[in-house]
Amino acid sequence: MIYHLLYPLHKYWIGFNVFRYITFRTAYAILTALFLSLILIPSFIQFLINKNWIKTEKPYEPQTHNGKIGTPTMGGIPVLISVIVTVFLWANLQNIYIWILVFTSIFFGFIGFLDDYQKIKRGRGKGLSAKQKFGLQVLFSAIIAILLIKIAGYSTRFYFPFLKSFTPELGGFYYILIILVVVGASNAVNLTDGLDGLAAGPLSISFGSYLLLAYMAGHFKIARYLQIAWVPGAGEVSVFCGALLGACLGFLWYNAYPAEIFMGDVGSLSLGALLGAIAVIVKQEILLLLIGGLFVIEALSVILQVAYFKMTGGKRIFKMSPLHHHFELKGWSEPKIIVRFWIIGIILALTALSTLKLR
Ligand code: 57M
Repeated sequence: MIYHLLYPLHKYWIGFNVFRYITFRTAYAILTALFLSLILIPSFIQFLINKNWIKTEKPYEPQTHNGKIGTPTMGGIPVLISVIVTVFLWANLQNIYIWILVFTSIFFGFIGFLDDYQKIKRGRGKGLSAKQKFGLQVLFSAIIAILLIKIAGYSTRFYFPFLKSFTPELGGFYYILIILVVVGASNAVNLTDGLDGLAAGPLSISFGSYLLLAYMAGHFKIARYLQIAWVPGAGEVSVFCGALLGACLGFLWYNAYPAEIFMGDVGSLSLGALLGAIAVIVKQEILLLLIGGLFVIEALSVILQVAYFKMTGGKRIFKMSPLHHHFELKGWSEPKIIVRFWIIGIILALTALSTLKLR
């Protein structure tokens, strides 16, 4: 809104020209979302406690989690509100990618809310069935794929890191790729969100990384110099990434150990899907495996554990999956696991960004 209201005034005073710059609006998107989440969450915590929308006892959980019973969940709601209000304030609302990301937030936030609400009403962690959740995720990501390819004119050429000129035309297969990336990222973040700040920290690192990648993908000269895909209009996604970064940091202020609030599936599913959708829009899907490497490792630990468990009739690779529970059962303290995972997340993100010049 601010962009549309104030930028046109540059005809009367050159100072308003500043609202044209994505860098300026991204910086203020970070600060606005941070401020909004910091002031919204405390009163939301009180609202959740009054509604009794809190963590209930769950079967088969490390003992250390018993002390968490009663912690309010669904903190993803004020996070999404902060993001969307910030985007409406600072983004160019004529940019189709902004609207596709707003729809992604609402679609996957809706799935997460349904799951969280069911868990609260039924107790003992019984939310939507895996089939219901997966079915809705595939449906909504298919809609996102259609909006991207059919409405936004998104190119279905696939780009690989390091390879300069090998950009195969995937055609209709890109729909499947988009669904895989969005649904995969959504579930990987959901699985990771099992310790205080364990999802919000790496999400902040990931959105910060994609803030830079979106700016570069949308900037013709930079994209050509780095030989990455030039995606006209992708630069505006930096503003959305800034809002996500600010809101996640504001949430982390209260979700840091010992957490006063959990984000809930309404947060983890939507933020994960947004990470996947942003990676698709800026054509850096493979780099997501590195930037979101922590989420990949956590999801892989579950896949390997379940597969091995079934193949061997009950044996386990890890003491418990996802991986963070394995370290809990090894006796690592929760803060130690969290901070070490953050450090790994930062290393992975820096490694990913360093590949941009290795061409
Ligand atoms: C998402 N949810 C947390 C909170 C958060 C197939 C199987 C791998 C599925 C998986 C599963 O159920 N995952 C659900 C993880 C839960 O967090 C809530 O859920 C939201 C995110 N989705 O926002 O609302 C608990 O995590 C703790 N927590 C914190 N701080 C936070 O900031 O301490 C969360 C956020 C919260 C709280 O205790 O209640 C969760 O862990 O359920 N299942 C699992 O992950 C289970 N693993 C498992 O069964 N492993 C098996 C194999 C055979 C699959 C094994 O390894 O033997 C774990 N889930 C539970 N307990 N509940 C095991 C331990």
